[in-house]
Amino acid sequence: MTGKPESKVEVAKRQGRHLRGTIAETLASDATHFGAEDIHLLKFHGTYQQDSRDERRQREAAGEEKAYSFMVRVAIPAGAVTADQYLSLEKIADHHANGTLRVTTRQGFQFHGVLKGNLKDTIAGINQELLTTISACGDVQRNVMGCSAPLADTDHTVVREVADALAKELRPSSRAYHEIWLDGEKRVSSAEEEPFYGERYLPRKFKTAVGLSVDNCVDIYSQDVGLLAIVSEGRIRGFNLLVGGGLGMTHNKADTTARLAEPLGFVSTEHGVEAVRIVAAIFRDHGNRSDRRHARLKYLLAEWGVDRFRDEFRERAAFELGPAVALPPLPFHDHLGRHRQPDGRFFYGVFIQSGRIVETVKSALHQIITQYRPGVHLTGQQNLLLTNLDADGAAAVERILREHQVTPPLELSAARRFSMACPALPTCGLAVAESERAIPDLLDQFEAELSSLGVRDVPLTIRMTGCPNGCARPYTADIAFVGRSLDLYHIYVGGSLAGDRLVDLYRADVPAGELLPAVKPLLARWASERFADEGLGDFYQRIIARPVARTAVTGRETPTFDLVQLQVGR
Ligand code: SRM
Ligand code: SF4
Repeated sequence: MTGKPESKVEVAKRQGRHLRGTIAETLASDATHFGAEDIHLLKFHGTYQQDSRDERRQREAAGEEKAYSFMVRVAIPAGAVTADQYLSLEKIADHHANGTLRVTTRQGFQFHGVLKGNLKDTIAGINQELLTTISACGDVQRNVMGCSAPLADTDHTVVREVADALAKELRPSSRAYHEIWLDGEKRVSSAEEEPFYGERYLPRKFKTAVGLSVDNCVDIYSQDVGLLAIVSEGRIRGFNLLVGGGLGMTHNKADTTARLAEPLGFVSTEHGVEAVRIVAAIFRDHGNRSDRRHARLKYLLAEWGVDRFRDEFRERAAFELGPAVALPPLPFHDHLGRHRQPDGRFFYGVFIQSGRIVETVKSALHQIITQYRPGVHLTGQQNLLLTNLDADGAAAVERILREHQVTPPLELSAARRFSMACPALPTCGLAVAESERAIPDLLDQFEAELSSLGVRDVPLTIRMTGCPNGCARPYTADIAFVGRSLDLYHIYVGGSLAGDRLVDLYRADVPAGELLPAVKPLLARWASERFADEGLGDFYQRIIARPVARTAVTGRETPTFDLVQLQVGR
């Protein structure tokens, strides 16, 4: 509560009659697009109105309206779908969207290029497959992440169950979704429609994940709330409850920052879902509703401090919040290639460049999934795992990938294998620079350089985004390229595979063509001076960043220096 007037989005939510607005009317009309208020509400239904950024100028000059289309996002707790569901989504992409499916950094699927006339059929089609787009976007709990790999050493079913339970617990209950997209019976809106969220929902998006102390593939420290399962002897003993992470920031606004989540305490497995619900309720009641730049939970944590937040939590909880379990840096696995499942069968992780399922990888996946009917699990690194394969099926996956000219993941350079990029241009309305379309060339350049330095296969995370919002989680990577304006990027370095350290600004305003040259000296020093198994981010922190203070967040070392001293090699 700030005492300042509520933001425009708050007004739209309050007046929207629990997510209805005039969406149904506009949908039924000839209009090519929706009006401002409905655009805010549409997000809660899982869709964004976009326009082709490539065509904007030309259309404007010709006096034509923008080329409107819609992005539709499917929320899939812990990223698991069946073969049938995958094949149906593929069909929807072909019939109603631009023919691609995109695995998101939060284990969802996105469609791009859906025209307004196809929007209802797209969303209804997704629901027919028992999947949903509700709360994939908007000021609610977003897709719940969870490790999706059926590995032998951990009870992964618990992760799936908790992710599913969390998704159900905090899903909006307004009937508007059914009325608009599924032709459900119309109801007069009433306050009881949203017993948890109320008429204004949350102050901002709210991101949650169920992680594992043996594998941080969900980047748990970047979440608003993380349930970090403490695994010992293959069993989950309860959760460290982490709060207040978030990566989005705005260039030149020093009061917007990326922040890592910090431990609030330990909760038993049975209280995990309720613990997240309590944090969401504190956010609902105390988050900033006037300035959306400061509306994320991380700013409330920064303002209150963790002790006050813990007191508030304890007041609301009917169960014990114990002290958080001290943990070493979390291991990280991308789960690519072939692995044995606990039941003796296999899963195979396929690399998807920037998550975009298109062309050769799309046809290879279509053949594999049609023929072998595996489970399909999406990862938080924009990749896809094919599960429940017998030995023949696992071997066939690799053969079919090759037949379609798709390089099996373990033959890729580490830089490519661990890379991520957000969609940016031409669909994202907030992009100021290229990302998904630029990263393939950039990776080619990096591969050549890293090969010549003899470190082609050493794990290295390179992430790229078209603006500072952080959709490909650049601020926990070894190296990140973050769009500043067209063809200009900030370069950040110094994160880690464990995801428990934020990057530092390394070079500002570097032209697109000079990104590799700008980090070449650092790569060369890393290649020749690093300890065995030392990642680039770790090396940078040890050798180049100034020494250092221990953080309360992770117990690991993070630098405390100003930017000027970071202009390495300038
Ligand atoms: Fe994101 C906004 C894409 C994960 C931080 N994000 C957007 C929008 C919807 C642009 C918009 O508001 O108009 C992008 C749609 C582009 C397009 O054309 O599809 C977009 N975000 C994505 C996806 C698809 C990137 C990807 O490469 O997969 C990810 C969808 C995940 C999902 O399935 O739900 C995606 N976004 C993230 C993440 C990473 C994460 O959650 O693990 C972050 C950083 C973590 C965080 O939230 O702090 C992220 N997206 C943002 C922000 C900044 C939020 C902030 O509080 O500062 C925005 C802008 C906003 O909300 O105003 C944003
Ligand atoms: Fe768009 Fe920026 Fe997110 Fe990239 S990081 S998808 S450019 S909002």
